[in-house]
Amino acid sequence: MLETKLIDGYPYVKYEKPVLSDAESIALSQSFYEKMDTRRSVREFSDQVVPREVIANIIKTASTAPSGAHKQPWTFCVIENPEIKKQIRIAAEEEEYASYESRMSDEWLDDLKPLGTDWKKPFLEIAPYLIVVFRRIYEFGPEGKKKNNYYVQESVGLASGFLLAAIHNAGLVSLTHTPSPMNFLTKLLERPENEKPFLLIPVGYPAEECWVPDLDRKKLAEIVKFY
Ligand code: IYR
Repeated sequence: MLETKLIDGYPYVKYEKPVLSDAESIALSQSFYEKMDTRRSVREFSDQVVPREVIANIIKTASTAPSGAHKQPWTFCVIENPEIKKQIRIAAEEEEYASYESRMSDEWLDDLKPLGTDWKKPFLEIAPYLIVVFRRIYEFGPEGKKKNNYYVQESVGLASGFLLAAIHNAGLVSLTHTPSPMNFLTKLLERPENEKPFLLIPVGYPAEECWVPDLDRKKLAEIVKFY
């Protein structure tokens, strides 16, 4: 049983965690890094089914992320219905076509060339699941009064990071897809006005033959300054 008490009238539980040796800590941090370093954004998916329980677990993991005032300002919509996936693909491709053909700068298109992206998004129908992460900008309090959430962008970004890590940990792959603008998702999924689409994430297994760009990650010295 967890020890509990009131502090300033609010309930607290005792936080107890075994202290690891330096060696254990080094080994765990190294192996977690090595595992995460094998994560790649994938655009070629298999249509192989994934147990729904895995999807439930990865979303529960995402929802362990910290959030402003613990408001947990996120909704995860999971789409497995082929007809809805098709509608999402068609709507996303329509926006992406306009982006690639006229909205994105030449510099931007050049930067994307090594990634081989274009307006076509067949993976939105092939992947067994699409997870659409929504940020909840406010909640409806008593009598429908709007109550703003705090640091929504940061909170939902953190939860999405946890989600991607959980997907990877479960042996699945994903893509952080950002069709722009994304308001077609609000309409298609009939989301309320307090929710705004944040990311569209196909989830599944990689295609039997799957290629990803040969990218390097920045070295530690390039990304860290110790003081
Ligand atoms: N949203 C478009 C374009 C795109 C933009 C960036 I920045 C990327 O890293 C990848 C793609 C698309 O999804 O194709």
